[in-house]
Amino acid sequence: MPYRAIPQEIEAFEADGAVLLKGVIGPEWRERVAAAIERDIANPGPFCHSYEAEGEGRFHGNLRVWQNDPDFRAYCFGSGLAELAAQFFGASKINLLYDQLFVKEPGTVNRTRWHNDQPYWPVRGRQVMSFWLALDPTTAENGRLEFVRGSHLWDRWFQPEPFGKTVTRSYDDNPDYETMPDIEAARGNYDIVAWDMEPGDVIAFHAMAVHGAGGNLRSDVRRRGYTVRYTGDDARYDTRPGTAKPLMTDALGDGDPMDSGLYPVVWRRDAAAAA
Ligand SMILES: O=C(O)CCC(=O)C(=O)O
Repeated sequence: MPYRAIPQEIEAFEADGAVLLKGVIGPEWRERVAAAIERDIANPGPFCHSYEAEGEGRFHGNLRVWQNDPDFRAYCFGSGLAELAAQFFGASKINLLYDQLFVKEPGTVNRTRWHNDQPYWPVRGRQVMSFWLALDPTTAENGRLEFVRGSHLWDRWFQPEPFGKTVTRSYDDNPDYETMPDIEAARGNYDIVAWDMEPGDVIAFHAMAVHGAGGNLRSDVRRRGYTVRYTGDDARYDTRPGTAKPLMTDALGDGDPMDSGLYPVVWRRDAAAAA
């Protein structure tokens, strides 16, 4: 049975910008995703955005992997997360925005820098969210996610920067964006929330929520995270400066609804009701 959010979880998402959902993804999906991750590491697609690891480890990042692998695709379309997004938004239609891998092998001490996501993405609207799936037990020692509670309501657009030393991605400056403050140096000034996770747990979070993650300081545990991102009724294509070029498509003009080959509709309330 697909996971259904309870009203308290939806209220926490709306108030805090992020909420932990326990036991969303069962072992069968996890096995399929885990195998697909190994295939992607062995043979990454064109949007791989690995960066130089600071420690002994290795980081593997990649996006739009659903287009390369049938199991990622099946997960994005059929794991129940699209319907869950519709629940969080109260939306009648859900588009897949894209999916992304964040694998920190043991000893990858790089932090994931503090950022919010939507400035990176050619989409405007409030109904934009992500589901980060833990494939490993995830704690403060191996790089759990952290969020600044309520930051999705700040309406502050922070300039995108690459996640690490990399030559694969760069972002144009947007004069309307601001520089991310050094949250790490002043953690006590922020209301930071984080959760330990078990495999199958998911964090649901808003695209404007400021978040980051620790490094993987463990020598014996991987930290495999797989994020899928969806949009709802109010999302419109919007190619502001600073947005990621691999997320652009000639099929859409600014202001268009997202519906396209790159951003397929994956759930409709009327179709679900008729089924
Ligand atoms: O897994 C990480 O380190 C970062 C994840 C993230 O930033 C995201 O899913 O938006």
